[in-house]
Amino acid sequence: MTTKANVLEKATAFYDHFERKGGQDQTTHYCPGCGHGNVHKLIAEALDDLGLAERTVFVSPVGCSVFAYYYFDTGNIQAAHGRAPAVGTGVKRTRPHSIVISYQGDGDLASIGGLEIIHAANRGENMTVFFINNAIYGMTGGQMAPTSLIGQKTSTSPYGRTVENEGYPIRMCELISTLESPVYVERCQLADVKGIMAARKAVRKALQNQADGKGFSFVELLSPCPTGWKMTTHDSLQWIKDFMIPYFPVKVFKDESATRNGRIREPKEYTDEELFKALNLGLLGESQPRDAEFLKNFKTVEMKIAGFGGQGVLTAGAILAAAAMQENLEVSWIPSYGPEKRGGTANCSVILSKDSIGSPMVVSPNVLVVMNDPSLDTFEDAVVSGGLVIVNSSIITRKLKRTDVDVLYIPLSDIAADLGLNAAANMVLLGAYLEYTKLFPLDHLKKIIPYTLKRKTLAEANVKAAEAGAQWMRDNNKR
Ligand SMILES: Cc1ncc(C[n+]2csc(CCOP(=O)(O)OP(=O)(O)O)c2C)c(N)n1
Ligand code: SF4
Repeated sequence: MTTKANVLEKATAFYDHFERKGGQDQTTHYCPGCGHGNVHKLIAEALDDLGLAERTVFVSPVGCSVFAYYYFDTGNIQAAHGRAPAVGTGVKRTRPHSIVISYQGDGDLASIGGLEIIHAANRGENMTVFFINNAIYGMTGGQMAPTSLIGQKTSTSPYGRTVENEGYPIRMCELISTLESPVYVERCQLADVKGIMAARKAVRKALQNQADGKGFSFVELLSPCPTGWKMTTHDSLQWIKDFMIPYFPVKVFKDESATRNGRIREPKEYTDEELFKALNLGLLGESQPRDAEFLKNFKTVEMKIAGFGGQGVLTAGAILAAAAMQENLEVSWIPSYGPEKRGGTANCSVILSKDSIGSPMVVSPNVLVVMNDPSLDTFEDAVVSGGLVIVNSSIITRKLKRTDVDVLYIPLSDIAADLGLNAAANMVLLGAYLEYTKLFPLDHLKKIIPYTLKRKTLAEANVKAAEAGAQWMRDNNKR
């Protein structure tokens, strides 16, 4: 008689080798006895068995599981601390048929990301959250987490957590299950085989719910951290049973999986017409498609325009972006201003590109416009070598320290004032900039200006200011 061997194989949702710095590609980076490894295994096996790995996007958090992307042969994104549910929301909304896993520790989910998770749950995002509650910040060396127990000694509660000083440990399942939207909320434990088998079921249900379009599923796993707790593996498992489970009851808090109708929310596709109408751009049909030659030579503009509130730096950026959009360029514009209501500092980042723009932030501009002294002081060093700096010499009296950039000193405010348009230095700037760079004809900008100003009566004056800027450039910058 022959008996069939029971061969246990690594789930195919794991990579064959976990290639990372320092070798050891057969093992994980987790400490011996850590619960993360168990949960990874439960997830990978579930993805295999449910046939979901190919369309899964695993969002790793900040914490010990920051490197989850070394292990899962799925789509992977590493989110900023606490932001996995927001990143997951973005993925899910744009790729509704993907399976999004937000995998988070208790520091990540219940502390810095406390509101992210509540709102993702409240919106009923069709995603699955695995919440690894090990009652401590493991990665950073054992600081107190929102879930650390009363009396628990951590590096930031060396005498033990007290209610008076740190409040009660937060029970996330209890909080989240008060919300209407979540479909399934369960807490499991990883302290013994029975608990792990229950967790296995919960992991599967939470993923299946998502595949069926049933909404937000949340599985908390009470998980050992022998290193952070300074215990043996054996004692850690006992500690979960003796101390964690009494405070964090292991149970199903909410389960509407059987009664909810599944629904995959497809993103709404807007026609250009609808978009332009909704954004009040009013420009449809007036775009100026640029020829292949222009696009071939076009170098991405990463511009920072900075000054004080009231100088129109944000408006200048928005108008330039709107005009460039009409040239069929990809554009982004993002404002940044201080807390002051009026007169504080303000700047905006503008990107003009022939390709899709990844991030709208401009950290190292290749064009910097500075309208006042503090802006020059703040951003001068950030400009890339060989970049262009435009200085409003009506206000800024000093010269640039940098010698590796091109600089134009233009009396923007004076030119505007000479026209009786004190507030239009920003338009003078745009006119001068277009004349200098020949990015596109001034006439195109002039067409846009009336659309972009709230007070249409000012359109003519602003057009004049732009013309004056261009004229100044022709008169003063004979290249
Ligand atoms: C914005 C930000 N703040 C703080 C940190 C430092 N930091 C890294 S991991 C971590 C806590 C992680 O704890 P937890 O979420 O419980 O995960 P664990 O390591 O226990 O799995 C902190 C505070 C960071 N990386 N980013
Ligand atoms: S510190 Fe804790 S959570 Fe981090 S890998 Fe080690 S045991 Fe796991």
